[in-house]
Amino acid sequence: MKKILVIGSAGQIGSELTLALRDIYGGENVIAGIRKTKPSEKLSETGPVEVVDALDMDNFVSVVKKHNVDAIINMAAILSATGEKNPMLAWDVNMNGLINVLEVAREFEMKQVLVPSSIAVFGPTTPRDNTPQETVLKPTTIYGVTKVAGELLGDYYVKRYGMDVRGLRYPGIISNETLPGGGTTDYAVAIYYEAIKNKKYTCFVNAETRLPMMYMPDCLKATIDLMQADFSKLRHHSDFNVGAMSFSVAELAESIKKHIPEFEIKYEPDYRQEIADSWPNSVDDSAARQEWGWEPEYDLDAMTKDMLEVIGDKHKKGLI
Ligand code: AKB
Repeated sequence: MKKILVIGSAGQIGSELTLALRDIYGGENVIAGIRKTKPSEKLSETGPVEVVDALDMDNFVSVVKKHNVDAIINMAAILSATGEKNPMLAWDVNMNGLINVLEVAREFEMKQVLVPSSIAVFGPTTPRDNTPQETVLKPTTIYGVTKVAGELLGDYYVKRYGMDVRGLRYPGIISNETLPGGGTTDYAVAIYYEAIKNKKYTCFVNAETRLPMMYMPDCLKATIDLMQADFSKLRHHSDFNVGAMSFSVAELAESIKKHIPEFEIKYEPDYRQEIADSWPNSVDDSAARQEWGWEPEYDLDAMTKDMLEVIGDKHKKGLI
């Protein structure tokens, strides 16, 4: 792989993944694709940045040609909560964007495409605990519908065109560099910022809500490990379950209270409760472990310690 284009480089995962890939492959070999958001200094100082809209083929193809791109990571997506507010937008960005990525990759004979999926592929009729790799995929959000279709499309391009397409079902991702936007699992990030800034948080899902989650260092590791895995050893391609930890909001609040005893949490569930209730408590990721050696590092308390240190430091410096 020589030239990787990361579409959605200003987003929660894209921003950190682009920098991690630049450390491995060299800054000039990883092109940050952004849309409207101004790139961070870190992003613009460490390698090329291009405005890329996967829905605008002329623009997309011109960037691919300009940089001789031979691998694409498509991190651009409308997430679950925003998707329910605007289903057509979610369909357009998540499906039309994806098919354009796959078609451009096919036309330019790219070496690899990474198309992220999500625990949102599951729905209320899926087994909730230790959700199997192969199971019922009947999501009730438009985001989930696009992610199921995305997995199927990815696998179709592998079978039909012999392309190298890979993807993981990300759980809720918790990080301290770029805020997530429009997801149901965003509470698990916001709670840390509010704990540091105001010592209290009002959560939009109830105390018992339990979801699979992952800290950003593990998310980067999972993504890069899958990208670097030997393709011939993969039995699955676009749909790997990846687990790391699973906790309720009450357990998350307790973990924070170990460091900030005066922290208070209130619950005011809104429409996102139903979305969270339709997703698994935990996932079985044995296929990822067997096929490419997936192993997470962070548990809840290790993540909380790190999150509070980093965000606390930013707060002291007046950055948040
Ligand atoms: C969301 O909450 O929509 C995302 C996801 C789990 O894919 N974070």
